[in-house]
Amino acid sequence: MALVEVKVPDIGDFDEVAVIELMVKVGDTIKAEQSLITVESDKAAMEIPSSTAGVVKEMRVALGDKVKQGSVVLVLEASGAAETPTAQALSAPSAPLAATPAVALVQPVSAPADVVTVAATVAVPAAASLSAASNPAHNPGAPTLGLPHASPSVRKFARELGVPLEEVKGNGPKGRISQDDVQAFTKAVMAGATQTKAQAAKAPAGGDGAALGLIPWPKIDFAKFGPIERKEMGRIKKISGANLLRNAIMIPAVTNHDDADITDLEAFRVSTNKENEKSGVKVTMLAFLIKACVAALKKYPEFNSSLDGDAIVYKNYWHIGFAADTPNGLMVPVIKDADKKGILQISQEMGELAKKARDGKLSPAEMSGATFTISSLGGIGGKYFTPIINAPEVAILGVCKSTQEPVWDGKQFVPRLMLPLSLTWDHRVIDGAAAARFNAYLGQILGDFRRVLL
Ligand code: CAO
Repeated sequence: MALVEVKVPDIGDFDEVAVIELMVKVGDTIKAEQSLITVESDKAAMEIPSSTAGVVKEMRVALGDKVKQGSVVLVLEASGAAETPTAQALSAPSAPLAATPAVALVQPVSAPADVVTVAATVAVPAAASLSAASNPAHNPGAPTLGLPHASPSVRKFARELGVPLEEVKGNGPKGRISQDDVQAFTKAVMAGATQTKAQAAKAPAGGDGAALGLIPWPKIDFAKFGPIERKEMGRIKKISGANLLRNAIMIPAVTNHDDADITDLEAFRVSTNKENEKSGVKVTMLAFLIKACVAALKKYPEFNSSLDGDAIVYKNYWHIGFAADTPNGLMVPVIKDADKKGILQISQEMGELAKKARDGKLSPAEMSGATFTISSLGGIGGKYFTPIINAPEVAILGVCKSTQEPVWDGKQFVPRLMLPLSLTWDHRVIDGAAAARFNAYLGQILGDFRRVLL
């Protein structure tokens, strides 16, 4: 087997270019036309391929080295006969993202007299475009031999945006990063679908606890104990998970539990639905809860506020979010201006928004602007729970399933339909006494809805 030196070919106008990527290492078996290194000038990046198959015996360049035409890239033990000796000069690409043809010169070491030059042109196709939603561009754990594989113009583009190129997943040939990849990564970060390593280190939501000084998350090989199935989390779960973790950690939250007597309200709701059977709109308990919460929020405006630095922003609008369980995960559509709407309209809107949520058709506008949120598990069951505040809101009401309970009326126990309420509030903005008053007032309204008129 002949040993051959693979040399840098004619690289056109460039005297010296930097080696920015080593794509092979000693011991690798190289196929014909496989790229060996990437070199970069101030205008273009080029791959230097070999047209001869063989095994790499020695690397003669390292990352950061400057090379020029004739520099030996590596020594190869050729596994086949050298190909037709033709030389081809390398021309720099005319556009930054255009194909980058490159050639390598292969020279047998053992027989200098038989110097051959072998042409091997590799055309790198223009980068594929990428949608952030369909193919997340984040690639934090990708192994890199050196610098990320991208052209100078893409590097410049990433630098200008402050994008850490080493975290971007390249979708071009051999993982080459294109401008589209950088844009997709940026979009994904802006949409909250992913985080850069720097963000993850700063934000507890994305870290494994190290940023909080906690011991690392346990890494366990569950398969050691029994059969397992691993499934990646969906996009919505990932986004809501990061938000929930931030909100759970950053908000000093307290939950007050209480019960509301909804015996009369439920009877009214059932009779209203009987009367309106033909209208197609079903009046829900949640619609009454939304209306009752608006009344309580008006009476206790700090519950309808947000923290902004050292200031509390009181909102003079009442947009109520409600948690909806969907096949893709938790979503929170918002009933806008709930104070201006009647129970029938709220019920109808809620039905439409809940359907859209389940069908994955909610628009961002339909999920934004909430000033307070209700999470109702009433249709499912349970007694009380501790909902997590949906920042930047400062409170959330959790509702569970109403049950008939014996209630003392002063003379005897009577059966009453009791609704369990769980109010979680931000202790930076709200005091415990205010929370107890809020719940008590809510209970009074739900017990006798005429109080809303007072
Ligand atoms: N007590 C007893 N019964 C209740 C009730 C309550 N508090 N609330 C609703 N119900 C009844 C309804 O009357 C209905 O009964 P009928 O079919 O006999 O009329 C049944 O439960 C189903 O109601 P529903 O859940 O379909 O409707 P809803 O208006 O109460 O809720 C929605 C709509 C979108 C909030 C709900 O479907 C949902 O997704 N809930 C889950 C929310 C969630 O996941 N929260 C947790 C967030 S934290 O992870």
